[in-house]
Amino acid sequence: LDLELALRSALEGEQFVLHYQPKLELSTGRVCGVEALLRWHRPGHGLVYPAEFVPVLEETGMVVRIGEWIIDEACRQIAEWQEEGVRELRVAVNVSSRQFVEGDLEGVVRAALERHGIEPGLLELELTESALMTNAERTIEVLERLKALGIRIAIDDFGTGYSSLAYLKRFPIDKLKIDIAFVRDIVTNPDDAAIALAIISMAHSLHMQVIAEGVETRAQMAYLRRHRCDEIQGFHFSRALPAAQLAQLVRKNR
Ligand code: G
Ligand code: G
Ligand code: MN
Ligand code: NA
Repeated sequence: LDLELALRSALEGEQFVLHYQPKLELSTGRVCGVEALLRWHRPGHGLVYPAEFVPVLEETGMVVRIGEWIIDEACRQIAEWQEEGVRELRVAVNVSSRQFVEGDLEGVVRAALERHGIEPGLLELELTESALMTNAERTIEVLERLKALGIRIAIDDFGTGYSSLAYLKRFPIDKLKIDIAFVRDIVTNPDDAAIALAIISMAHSLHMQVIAEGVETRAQMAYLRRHRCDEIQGFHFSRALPAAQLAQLVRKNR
């Protein structure tokens, strides 16, 4: 309950901040984008990670309003990096299931794109299979309206939820993110490798891109590059960083 009360004043108190984890394009070794990850500067507690509070945001429905702030803040950051002359980076934002199902996502995204005057293609939304499958027919409509704005759509944690392959074909999806569960032992476990390779192959057949998350070793990265995965994200290259540090990293990156 303390946690809930503290969260209720966190937005007005400007205690939330986004950190950014770079995504690496395997064919070039370049940083091609980032994932925005929410952090909370909770007074007296230091920096708090989402695992400790996102479930409460979900249960209470606060995630809808905070999710609006996250989309706006990501767009503000895109505009700021552009003004600072940082190379163009696509920013991916996590959208919670409840925000996708209950919120006016199209309205929120449209307002943020207009307010900050950014190119829509620089914004990507990461949605989970459970969010997409809650009401699959509505999902098609919502995704088509979002796509009409020019933004990109990715399915997060792919392989851990249930996506009907029939719907996967009908959803206008740009990218699949292979869940860390299949990446962790990809080099040593033939079953995990088989699943990851099947996802890569299916994504490409459906004209989607594919990214592997949770890449922690050079061997995992080499394996994924050899098997034509498009991008990786993970501690092997970098953790999520505050915006200024991320910009520095991108300037040093080729
Ligand atoms: O940031 P971490 O590195 O600890 O993220 C943990 C989990 O919290 C992830 O599964 C991620 O999807 C979720 N998460 C992180 N940032 C956000 C956010 O901005 N919005 C939502 N809905 N979930 C987030
Ligand atoms: O669920 P989602 O993919 O949105 O959240 C990303 C989460 O994965 C964050 O908590 C982030 O800190 C974490 N993460 C990112 N890279 C790695 C990694 O290489 N290893 C592990 N174990 N977690 C990672
Ligand atoms: Mn994500
Ligand atoms: Na994920």
